[in-house]
Amino acid sequence: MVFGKLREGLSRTRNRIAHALRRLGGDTSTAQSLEALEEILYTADVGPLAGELLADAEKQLRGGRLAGPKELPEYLRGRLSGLVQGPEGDPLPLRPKGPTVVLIAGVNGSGKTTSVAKLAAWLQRRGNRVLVAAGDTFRAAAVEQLRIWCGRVGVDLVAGAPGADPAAVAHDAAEAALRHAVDVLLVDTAGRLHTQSNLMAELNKIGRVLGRKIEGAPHETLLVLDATTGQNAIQQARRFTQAVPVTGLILAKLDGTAKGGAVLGIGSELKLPVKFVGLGEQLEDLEVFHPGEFVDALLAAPQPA
Ligand SMILES: Nc1nc2c(ncn2[C@@H]2O[C@H](COP(=O)(O)OP(=O)(O)OP(=O)(O)O)[C@@H](O)[C@H]2O)c(=O)[nH]1
Ligand SMILES: [Mg+2]
Repeated sequence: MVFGKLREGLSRTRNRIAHALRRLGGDTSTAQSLEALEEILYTADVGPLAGELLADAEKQLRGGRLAGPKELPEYLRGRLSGLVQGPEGDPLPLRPKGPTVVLIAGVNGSGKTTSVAKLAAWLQRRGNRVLVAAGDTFRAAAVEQLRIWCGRVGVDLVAGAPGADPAAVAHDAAEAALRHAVDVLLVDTAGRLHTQSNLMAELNKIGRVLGRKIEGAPHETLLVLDATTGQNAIQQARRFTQAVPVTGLILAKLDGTAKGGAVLGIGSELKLPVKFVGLGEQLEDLEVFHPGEFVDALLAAPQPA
């Protein structure tokens, strides 16, 4: 069950806050409840927002807009799901005509290549024709890794010789996408170059080359963030969003982290929709992000083992 995977992935975060959550819903004083709320927010690594949320809750209680501490769990649920934006409809809307180009960016090791493979599988499942471009020519093994994934998914890959100019690969991939009339071209990119400014310049160059071949491309630039890095991911994201027009986030490695709440902090801080979450290393471990479902999974009562 799809919902099951999200719950399972968030189990460490949920278990850490479960105790405080019980106190929050229990028969406690306002002060104790606020303390429990604070514990939940900090444990889940919601980030700087925690203070704000807490102050708001206190104000609501004092002003009588919340009848009592018993209403705090519902208040928390509402506030948390309002913090972060989901894709609101189709996370990857396709152009009516011509290939939709999706550029995948992020620091090294964040989960880009795996996310490209998962996205290819996801698109294929919904009946789209997909082509993948190996835009990471910096790391020798990168193309091979992507080739194996594409073989598993059953999609074609456009790659250059080792050390090739990634913009040239993007150029060839765009031409192939047009020639084969695919629905989506997914472009993997390098996470590390000699310098940070090289990386951003290269991403921009890839984008320009794609745009010269296919109108409006890249239509989406998705930034892949490693959810286990919690608040650090925000710093990374800031650097990328300053350099390239990021249209949405993929939060990878949400499974197994105890910092699941960071998603909310990241999403609301960056004012970018979280389009997908990565919940494992397999092809099917990618889900469309829905704020309400996410918060429900985060705050759900622990399931009997
Ligand atoms: N548990 C878990 N592991 C993941 C997830 N996504 C990626 N990984 C793992 O994270 C590691 C790095 O993933 P890659 O997809 O190679 O990351 P990358 O951003 O392409 O890395 P570079 O190409 O080196 O920049 C691999 O071991 C993946 O299996 C996820 O959602 N959950
Ligand atoms: Mg990679």
